[in-house]
Amino acid sequence: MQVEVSADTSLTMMRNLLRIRMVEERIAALYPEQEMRCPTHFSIGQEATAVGVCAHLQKDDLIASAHRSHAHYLAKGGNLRAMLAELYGKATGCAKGKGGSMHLIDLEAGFLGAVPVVGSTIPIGVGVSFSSHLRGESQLVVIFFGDGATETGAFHESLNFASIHKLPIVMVCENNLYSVLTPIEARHPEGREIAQLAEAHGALSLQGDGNDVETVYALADHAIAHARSGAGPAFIELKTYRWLEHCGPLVDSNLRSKSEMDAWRARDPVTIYLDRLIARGILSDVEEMRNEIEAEIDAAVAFAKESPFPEREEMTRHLYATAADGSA
Ligand SMILES: Cc1ncc(C[n+]2csc(CCOP(=O)(O)OP(=O)(O)O)c2C)c(N)n1
Repeated sequence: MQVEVSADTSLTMMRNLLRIRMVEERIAALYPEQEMRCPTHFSIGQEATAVGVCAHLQKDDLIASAHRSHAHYLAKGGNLRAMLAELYGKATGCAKGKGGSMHLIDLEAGFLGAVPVVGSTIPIGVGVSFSSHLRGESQLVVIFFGDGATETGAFHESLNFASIHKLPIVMVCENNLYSVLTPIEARHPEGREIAQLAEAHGALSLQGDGNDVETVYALADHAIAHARSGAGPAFIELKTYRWLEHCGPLVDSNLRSKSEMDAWRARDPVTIYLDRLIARGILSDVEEMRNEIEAEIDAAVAFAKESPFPEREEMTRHLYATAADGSA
């Protein structure tokens, strides 16, 4: 499935791919300093899924993510400075320094949030969509999650509910073939595709190459048009691969096969698109783009490092709990 991509959109997607890659490479380089004290899951190798889908979204469209959230946050227009400050636990972070990498949130950017309990943002996204539907607003909600999340009850219940109510939701499953270190063959029956699960729940179900940003863009175009038309939810399964360990900046080359890792690295979503745009004559000077991004990252890192930690009183602010006597 392909759709025409304008030169402007191509360049925007290229820039976003490169920017997300460079931001995460910088986080990986700085992580050993131990100033970022939160567990951090990298999307290096998986950037095209976030970029190809979010290229269609407006500021007031909403997305939800999970523990592997940086690419989604940046592709949706989240603030790089606020994201890095959050990783450093600073008061200027997008969650006021109290969440870290796995709890990004930015309602200004239409980023509903990231929650590391696997599958948990799926019903949150569906609930937000349902409330919008009840208000007659029908705001688009896109929910990103991994293949592991399709093994939760929350996924099935949420998609079933979304189908019954014909909610304008697009679920994007980034199938990177692993849940931590357990490969998909050990978790799913042979010959049954994840996309078939969504079809069984009555969603429009699509599947494709998650490392080709234009394929993602085309699938998302179809899925979003379906969801916005009132026909109900759509689901996209995108095959991709994370290059780094499940959590952290290292490469787990002793735990996954070298041939498998090499094969996926040879299908680098950033290089694939760069080569294509150069061949089409749309991009000539990637160094200029790279330098601009580098300068932006330098400034954002400096901002994050120089920002203050939250005040002590912040510790209990924005916390909601029910006391033993039932009061909130
Ligand atoms: C309910 C729950 N069970 C287990 C975990 C531990 N856990 C964290 S990430 C993860 C793997 C999730 O895999 P997937 O959804 O495919 O996302 P990926 O890490 O591949 O992006 C697991 C099992 C958890 N966080 N929440």
